[in-house]
Amino acid sequence: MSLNNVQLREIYDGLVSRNAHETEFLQAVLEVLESLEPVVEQRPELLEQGVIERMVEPERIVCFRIPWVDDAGRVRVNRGFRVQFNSAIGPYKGGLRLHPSVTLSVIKFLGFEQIFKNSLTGLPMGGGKGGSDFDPKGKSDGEVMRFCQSFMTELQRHIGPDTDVPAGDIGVGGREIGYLFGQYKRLRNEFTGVLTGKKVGAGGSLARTEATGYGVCYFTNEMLAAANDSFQGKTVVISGSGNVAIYANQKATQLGGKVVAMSDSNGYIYDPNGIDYQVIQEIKEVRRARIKTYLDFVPSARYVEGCAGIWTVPCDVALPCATQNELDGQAAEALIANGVKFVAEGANMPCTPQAVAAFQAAGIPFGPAKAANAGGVATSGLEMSQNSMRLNWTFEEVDQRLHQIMKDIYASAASAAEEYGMPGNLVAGANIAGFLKVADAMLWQGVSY
Ligand code: NDP
Ligand code: 2IT
Repeated sequence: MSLNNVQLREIYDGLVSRNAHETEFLQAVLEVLESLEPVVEQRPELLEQGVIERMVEPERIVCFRIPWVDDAGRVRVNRGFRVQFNSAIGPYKGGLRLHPSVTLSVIKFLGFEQIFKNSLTGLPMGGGKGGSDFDPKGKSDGEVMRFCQSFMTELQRHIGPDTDVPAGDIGVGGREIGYLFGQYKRLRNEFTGVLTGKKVGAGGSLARTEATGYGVCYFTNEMLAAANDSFQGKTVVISGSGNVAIYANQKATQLGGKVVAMSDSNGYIYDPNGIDYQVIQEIKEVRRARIKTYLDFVPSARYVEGCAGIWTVPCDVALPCATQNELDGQAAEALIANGVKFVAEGANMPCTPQAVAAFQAAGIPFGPAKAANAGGVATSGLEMSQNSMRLNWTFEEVDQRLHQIMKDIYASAASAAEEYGMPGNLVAGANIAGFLKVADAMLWQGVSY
């Protein structure tokens, strides 16, 4: 641990002793606290007023039973979570994840990151996250529907368009949002913007589906431009093959890059001719099949079992877009040895601290998740605005706003890094810029007893 400030270290040690087994959460907190050292030295009132201690403790956590009935008539039970982390600058906002690896630690790390990410978008959204250890893989549509309905039957009492607005994340896309929304509407008898990622034509925003992937590339484009470079002619590797990865592929290709490898949790495909995002869309969004079936479309491509191997594929730009801690120190060294020039996180916390340190030591521009993947939640914020105004913007209008937001996020992360004496360190810059707005709102609102 490299926390030199005694008070920050005490806060972190206290958190470790209270949450010893929450490894993902502690990992996310430590990175932020490290970035905040120069900030608390300049502004001692942040510690005096307990802002940091308050910020690392969720305002509220709900944890509940989700019973549902499978196609064989058997009762199944999963565990549901909603962590309402911070509402200083707006209603809680953040996705719902359905994956067997979901624990309270995972949801707390995601909710914690969401506070700073949402702040960086410049839109009035607090931080929250939820999910369940339900595994949608291999489940029928009916099973997913009954699960989502049961999930919402409990969740509905904790959320609302001005209270807490969930959305998608791993395992939650348009289908699941539809089932969740339908159940909320039925139980509450109201059609409101209580969820984002809704179907276009039924309260949803154009470009929300594409937003995270596009946003990652808009952010990467700013990193490239700062180095007088562009996507043109760049070889790109994108891990994952879900919502973020598919549209990162589309935008990277549009901007002149060539995406040569993508993956799922089983393995990766390598296609030196460039992977057409529409093929991945067909495999993942329509057929819900494995990435291996890419070979049925492009027999000349190669499939390799094991997803971590994707980082041995030489590339100029690496965009990890699957899940947390998918790219470790060893993978980072392999990428560096193969000449990677830019790295940006599409997933949340996909790079381990060792990987981030390796990229930074090698002088490789690194775009952290909070900044680089904020385009999804930013566009959720734009969906909320459209819902409140009861009107719809065109695809171009939403995309333009998204693009501007990503440019602004890059600028604020870069300038905060510079102001606090760490030029080029977008990790520190994003943490500081995201933190300051929330901290000032908390100071302004006082401590409520
Ligand atoms: P999807 O469910 O659409 O896709 C997830 C992809 O990641 C799949 O290819 C999946 O493979 C792979 N994956 C998931 N878990 C693992 C794992 N444990 N090991 C290896 N591969 C895994 O999710 P999204 O694309 O929406 O989310 C991807 C990442 O982006 C997540 O970190 C999410 O938090 C983040 N994110 C998402 C946003 C959004 O708007 N959707 C916004 C900002 C960030 P398989 O099919 O084999 O499971
Ligand atoms: O991690 C994220 O930012 C998301 N999954 C999107 C959250 C949202 O509310 O759109």
